[in-house]
Amino acid sequence: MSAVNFALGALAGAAATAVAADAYPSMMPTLGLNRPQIELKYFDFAGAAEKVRFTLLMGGVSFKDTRVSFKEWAELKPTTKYGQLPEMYLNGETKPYAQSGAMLRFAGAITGLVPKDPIKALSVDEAIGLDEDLRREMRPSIVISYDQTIKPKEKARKIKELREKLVADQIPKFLSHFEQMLGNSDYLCGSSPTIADAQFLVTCRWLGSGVLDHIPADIMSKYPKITAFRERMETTPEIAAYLNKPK
Ligand SMILES: N[C@@H](CCC(=O)N[C@@H](CS)C(=O)NCC(=O)O)C(=O)O
Repeated sequence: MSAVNFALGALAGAAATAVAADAYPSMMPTLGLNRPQIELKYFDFAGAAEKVRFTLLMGGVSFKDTRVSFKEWAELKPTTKYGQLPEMYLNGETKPYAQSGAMLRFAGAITGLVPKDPIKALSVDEAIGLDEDLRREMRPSIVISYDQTIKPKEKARKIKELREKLVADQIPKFLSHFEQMLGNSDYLCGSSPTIADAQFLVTCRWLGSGVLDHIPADIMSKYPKITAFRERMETTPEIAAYLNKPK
């Protein structure tokens, strides 16, 4: 097991077993779906699964939030579909579904958090793409922190250099785009939440967590709309209950 495989997913996040209210939108029957039983299997941190968890929580869909320890992972890895998590299981079947982006869209479809209107859905995917671009910019400074071939002093210097550049250039560039996208709306794509908000909330919590050296925890404070957005999302009853659940 390589530490770098966790690097991009090792984001700040609450660990909790979430059981949301059992309220599916009316579109479920039109999709030909009975209420699926969902198990989402991932590590005990936010990482790639948190956007899916947030979406299911916001949509009031119950799911089994299985957390795998690093100790368990060595044994579990060879049994997984692609050697990675998250995996999703539906209706107690043994067949797993992989790829968090696919799970996000599935969760969005069953909760109504992906707009049915293709043009509105286009905007949602645009926001998701922008979030992914921001994360791509962060990647080199995360990956290097797990590189065992670089001497600690040189590594620390390189990480500082990369992160200071991110704080000066790329992060403000992307946050300004998101600030503008929010405009006078409560959410990234209008007056109601979507999967893009679930995904961007994870990024806001990560960047503002203070866990990344040289990225100040108050990096969002210059962006009042993003700050208000984060507050709005985190105080949504289902999300608040999840985030505040004692470990
Ligand atoms: N594209 C995949 C990436 C999944 C992924 O990178 N999973 C990492 C954790 S975030 C993992 O399972 N690492 C453990 C390993 O590779 O051994 C997704 O979005 O689901």
